[in-house]
Amino acid sequence: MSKPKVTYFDFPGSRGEEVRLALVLAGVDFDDYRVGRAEFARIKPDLPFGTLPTLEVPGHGVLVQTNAILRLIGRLHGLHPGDPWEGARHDAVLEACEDLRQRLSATSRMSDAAEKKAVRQALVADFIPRWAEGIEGLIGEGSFVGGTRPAVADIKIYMIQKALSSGTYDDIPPKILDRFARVQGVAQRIASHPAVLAWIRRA
Ligand SMILES: N[C@@H](CCC(=O)N[C@@H](CS)C(=O)NCC(=O)O)C(=O)O
Repeated sequence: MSKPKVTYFDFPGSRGEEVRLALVLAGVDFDDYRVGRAEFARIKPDLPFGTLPTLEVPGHGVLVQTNAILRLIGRLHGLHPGDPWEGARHDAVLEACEDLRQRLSATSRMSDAAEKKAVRQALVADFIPRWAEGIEGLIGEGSFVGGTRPAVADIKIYMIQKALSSGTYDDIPPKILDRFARVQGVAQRIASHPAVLAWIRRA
């Protein structure tokens, strides 16, 4: 193996796509390895936390935990601040996005339809607007979290915005983030970044 290998499901979203996009923005060629359910069941016992994505880097073994992977790629390629204080602001975005993702995925695992609806309605009424206000505060006045240049934190915002606006979650209005201009702005700038467009349009 001569290049980094990302292992994830064959799905253009969530944590695995964040790692792929970080490498895409970094301009790093990588092995985009996608597993189906049967293969995942086979490899799961050997994964450090039984989850994907993983990033395997020649000479460094298998790395796990999406935000740790994103920070590593970011630090190596100018997509995460070296300054500890700026880094902490970006880290807050990464962790807040995981907070929301975990809340959303927990609802997807609920088998009781009434409970699922009630929890999602509560997210819509309170958690998601608060989350978006917090993210807007962390973005500040710039085009991206870091001001003028994209960072892995912006990829994280983009991926959550994409998931929510796609209508994936019943009872969560796809327009829920529309009134948050900074979140929208960051998401649109990542979506229209030439490297991201080339990745999405690849053969
Ligand atoms: N904290 C972990 C969570 C990883 C995670 O839950 N990944 C999901 C896919 S996005 C997964 O592997 N799900 C299958 C399973 O848990 O069996 C991370 O950020 O990488």
